[in-house]
Amino acid sequence: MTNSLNDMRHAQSMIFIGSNAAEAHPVSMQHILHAKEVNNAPVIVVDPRFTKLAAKADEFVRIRPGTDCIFVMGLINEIIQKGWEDKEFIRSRVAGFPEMAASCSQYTPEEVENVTGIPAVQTRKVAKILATNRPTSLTWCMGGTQHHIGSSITRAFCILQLVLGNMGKSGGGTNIFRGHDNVQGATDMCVLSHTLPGYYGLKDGSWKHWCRVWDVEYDYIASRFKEKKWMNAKGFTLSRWYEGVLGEEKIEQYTPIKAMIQWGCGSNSNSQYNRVVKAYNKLDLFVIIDPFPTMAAATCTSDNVYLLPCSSQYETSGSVTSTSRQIQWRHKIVDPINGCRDDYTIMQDLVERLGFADKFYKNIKEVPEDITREINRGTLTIGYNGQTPERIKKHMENWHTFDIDTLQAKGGPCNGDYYGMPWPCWTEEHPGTPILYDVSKPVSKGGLPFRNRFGIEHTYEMSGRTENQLAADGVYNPGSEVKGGYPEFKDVVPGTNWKTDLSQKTLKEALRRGMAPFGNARARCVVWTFPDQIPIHREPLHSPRPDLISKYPTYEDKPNHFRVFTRFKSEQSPELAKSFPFVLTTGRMVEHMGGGAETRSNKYLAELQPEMYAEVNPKTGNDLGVRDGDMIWIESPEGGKVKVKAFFTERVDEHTIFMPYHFGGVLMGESLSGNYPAGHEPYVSGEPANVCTNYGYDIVTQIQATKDGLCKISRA
Ligand SMILES: Nc1nc2c(c(=O)[nH]1)N[C@H]1C(S)=C(S)[C@@H](COP(=O)(O)OP(=O)(O)OC[C@H]3O[C@@H](n4cnc5c(=O)[nH]c(N)nc54)[C@H](O)[C@@H]3O)O[C@H]1N2
Ligand SMILES: Nc1nc2c(c(=O)[nH]1)N[C@H]1C(S)=C(S)[C@@H](COP(=O)(O)OP(=O)(O)OC[C@H]3O[C@@H](n4cnc5c(=O)[nH]c(N)nc54)[C@H](O)[C@@H]3O)O[C@H]1N2
Ligand SMILES: [Mo]
Repeated sequence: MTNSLNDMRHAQSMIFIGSNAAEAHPVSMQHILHAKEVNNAPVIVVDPRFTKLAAKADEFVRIRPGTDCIFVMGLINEIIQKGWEDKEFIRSRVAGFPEMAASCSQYTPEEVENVTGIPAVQTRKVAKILATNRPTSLTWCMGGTQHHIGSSITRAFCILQLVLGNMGKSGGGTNIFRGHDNVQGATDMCVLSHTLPGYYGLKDGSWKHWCRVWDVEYDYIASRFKEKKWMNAKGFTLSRWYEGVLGEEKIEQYTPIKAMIQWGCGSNSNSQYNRVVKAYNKLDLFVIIDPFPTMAAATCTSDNVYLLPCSSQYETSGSVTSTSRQIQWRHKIVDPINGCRDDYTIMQDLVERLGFADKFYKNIKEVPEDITREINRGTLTIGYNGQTPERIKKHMENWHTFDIDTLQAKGGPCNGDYYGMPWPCWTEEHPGTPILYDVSKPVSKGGLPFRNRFGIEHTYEMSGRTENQLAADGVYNPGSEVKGGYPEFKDVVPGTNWKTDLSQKTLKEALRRGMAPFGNARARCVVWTFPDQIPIHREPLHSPRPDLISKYPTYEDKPNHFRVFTRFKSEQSPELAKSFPFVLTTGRMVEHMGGGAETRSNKYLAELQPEMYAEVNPKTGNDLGVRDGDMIWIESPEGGKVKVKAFFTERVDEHTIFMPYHFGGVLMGESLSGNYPAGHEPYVSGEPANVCTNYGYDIVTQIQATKDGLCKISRA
């Protein structure tokens, strides 16, 4: 999030695209409804389903799954056609605008209607609401990302906010509600395969930086790899790791994957789940570290599984990062019960037994405080330096002194700090940055320009035009020595830059001069390293509109996409919709979490939502001869099928089927209840939707396309 949940109270309008906050982020609703009721801010909800959030909308926009990019680029086009763009913001702080404007001019409101199903008058109306009620807070969640063009869709959202001049402003911003309580922290620390912690890329310089932080020799780490080239090669992703086991797709690795540790992973969250199950059984070693056995344990029939019962968050402590980039301290409530061990102890034991403890654990004496201190020392890129354990704990003890509207402490021991010291928090004196890219405040008081990350100048391929990538003269934070754009800081300590100078002299020098360590640049509408430099529409890989495939085709196949051959063009066929006529989309409900291992094992929540179901429009059901409450089979083009109860509702239109993905314990009609360790079967079981979610992965991130597949249905 560029802003925070609390800052949404200042919005003058709000647009939610692919977010059902009322179910998935209920705590945010107090701030959303505050803006709606106190500021009279119109609420726009763009979703294929009439959700609980849509019930609070002034404007509900029903969209065909997977077509958000054309809708948003069409909104941008309409705004530009009407002359409603923020011309001064674009002139001084945005790059690549003319190229982007030329590209989106193809997306007229009528073409948007043809592709998305959204009436042209409604696109025009939404554009007008946004133009006349600034700033707008824009929220997207998984409805915007889980598509093969998810990376383009999310960029379109950002461009919309740039065009409206809504970035760096209270009440505006791109406010992506994160998933788990510490998923922002997990991302920052890199539970990913393509960067090192803190978004340091997979490069020699980044390895050397972390080696200095860990106090380990670079040559030692390099020696752990079979060959040097693997050190900087992206790994498998969670979406497709199992391909490395099965050997059914071409992989770019010298050996198949033989062992797997799933550490806090629900498992049935993986699409192609019936193939994932096959991989579990092919592994030599499979370890599950979780408070619950998860569905994975019940699907393994071979003798390769080890369950390490892990304690819950209430039985341990440490720093966690919220969706608003705030760092909080989690205090232990009870010691681990029933013989469980906490994650730190399991990790430490593992590191010791693997023989790495003398390398990696030698500086970790006080757990978990020293872990946070290591993060403070190494994560300069996003300013994790100032949030020491002592400061975080002080914030937790003084909650009552922070203002709900500004998040700033008024008086008391945290006076002037923003709650949780949202990153970047450059130094131990810095208050944290409540709103990213806000040039109205000094950098030392939480202000920031846009980051200079992509060079000083660029010549665009599509136009031949060369543009300076730094901010225009006159754009700067109060107190800045340079009164306009400037590049990132380096060589304050020779041979280092602001990201690698562990003495932090560079950071401090920048702040002393009133400037941002990472420079002062423009935000880009053109990303020259992406397959689509400017976001364009491409039909979902499995499209229900064969007539649109030739006009809006997918990408060429990608042979080495995070080590796995990934089909795009060879997978997109105009024939598929004939046999699989319905769009299948999936998501959440408030009572259950993720794969549901926790919530289906909680008798109170289990009682509230005890049954797996599929939302079916009554007309669709009646045409198929299915009654409300009948059991139906839903089948995917890949041969996955689930037997679930039909739930008739007008929430979905007649072309769309929705399933929650929280159920497990049943596989393609067969109950696995006897396979759980005695006494550990969840109260509630059901078919996992992910047996039916289709093949399909984003071209940049490889996120699974679990929101826009195809299916067929029949009475069971
Ligand atoms: N109770 C509960 N809360 C949760 C979670 C949970 O499991 N249970 N999970 C957490 C996690 S990990 C996350 S990431 C967040 C996710 O939070 P959300 O993304 O808000 O949750 P979803 O229900 O997956 O998807 C949101 C909406 O996207 C819509 N949608 C589907 N396809 C499209 C599309 O193509 N375009 C558009 N515009 N909309 C589409 C769906 O109909 C759905 O209403 O929730 C977090 N909060
Ligand atoms: N069809 C479909 N599939 C999806 C999605 C979708 O919208 N549709 N959404 C995707 C998204 S956004 C996400 S984030 C994933 C989520 O997928 P998962 O991360 O697999 O889902 P969770 O069930 O939240 O898994 C968390 C696990 O951690 C365990 N756990 C809880 N506390 C602790 C702890 O302190 N330590 C340890 N070690 N374990 C703990 C829980 O018991 C649980 O088994 O699902 C993805 N899959
Ligand atoms: Mo998530």
